[in-house]
Amino acid sequence: MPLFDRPIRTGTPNIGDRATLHRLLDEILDRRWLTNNGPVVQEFERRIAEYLGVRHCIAVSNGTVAIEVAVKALGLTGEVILPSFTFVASAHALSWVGLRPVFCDIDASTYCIDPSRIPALVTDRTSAIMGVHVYGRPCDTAGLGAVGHAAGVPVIYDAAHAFGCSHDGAMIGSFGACETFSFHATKFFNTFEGGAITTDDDCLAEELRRCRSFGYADGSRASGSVGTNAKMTEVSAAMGLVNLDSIEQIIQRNRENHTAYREGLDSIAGLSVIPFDLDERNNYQYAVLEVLEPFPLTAGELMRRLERENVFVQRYFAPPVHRQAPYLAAVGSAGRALPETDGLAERVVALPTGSAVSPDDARRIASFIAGIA
Ligand code: T4K
Repeated sequence: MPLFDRPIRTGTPNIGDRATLHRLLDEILDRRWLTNNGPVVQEFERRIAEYLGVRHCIAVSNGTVAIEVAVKALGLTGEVILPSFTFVASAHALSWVGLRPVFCDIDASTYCIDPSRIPALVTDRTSAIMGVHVYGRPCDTAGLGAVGHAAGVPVIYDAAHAFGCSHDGAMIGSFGACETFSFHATKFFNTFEGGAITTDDDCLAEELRRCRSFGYADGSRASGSVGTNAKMTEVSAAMGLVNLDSIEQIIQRNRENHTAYREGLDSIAGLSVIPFDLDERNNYQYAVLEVLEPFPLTAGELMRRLERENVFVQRYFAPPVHRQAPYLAAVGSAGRALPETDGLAERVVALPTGSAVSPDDARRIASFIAGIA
């Protein structure tokens, strides 16, 4: 008999109050206003900006497009320096709009891009640095700001993992020139598919809105510049409003699961669950186990062993982006040694969490893994 009689998956979506969602959907259908900056999207943007304490939230159709729109609105060209320890979409978004990703290794203490390694990668083609707040743990924003300033380029953040997290007491969303979020189904806070760009810069916000919607200036139907279609639908925004109402309960459940995993696994030789800074706000959406010797299985072997027990984990992020086909061949930095990135990618397993996983489930998974040792 497997450990569970139903599949337990990393990435199962959290869903807020269904009755409220159904009511909002009925209102959308009755209004027959389905997209193009409708009232629900406007309300969603207002609520997100308020939650994050940032002047502008521009809701978009997903987190990948959020990056594409952000770099277009900033007018970036040439090369952008980013970590390879991220989801492939971070690099794809840059490549898709004709930028060249230049991969930098991570800092062993934050698992985010290491500012001290960036100056060696700066060339006269560098137009920005993109940090990624990996697993919701913040980048060294002060260090990146200083490196960006010295190189004369803006710093932007892919904050896809970091909705609801704070850094130095301020919510992530207002660091750098702008930050981008993903509200994909597998994120702890989802809008089915969706994303957002947040910024305190009024001029950039205006340009972001133009880029999102065919280059239209606000209120105008004449295109003043080249733009794309990156709009969020009313239905997605409704899901976002409903999930925003439940966000504290979802975070609480994530935290309880994270604690259950830590209590069950941290004392086992070769295992550790990546911790969060308890002085900050965290979303705890990734309960990431690091697997090292003397634990008898590798992270990949543990994943396959758990599958036999009906537990489906994800290996965020193995292989790292610089080891994936489009970048092995096409990028000049291919093959560059990124030892911290390669080492971490070998070790990580993102365990199931979220509202579909109870702390009891997490304890059972932890004690099963502990029993392998
Ligand atoms: N930057 C960073 C740092 C990111 O992590 C991401 C996305 C982005 C940018 C781009 O944002 P988006 O354009 O995606 O908004 C998932 C997500 O698709 C992706 O959004 C996320 N990061 C990445 C880390 O994870 P996969 O390939 O693991 O997804 P998938 O379909 O294999 O699903 C994972 C698990 O979730 C499976 O066990 C099935 C389960 N699942 C999935 C969906 C979609 C469900 O139970 N229900 C569902 O509806 O990439």
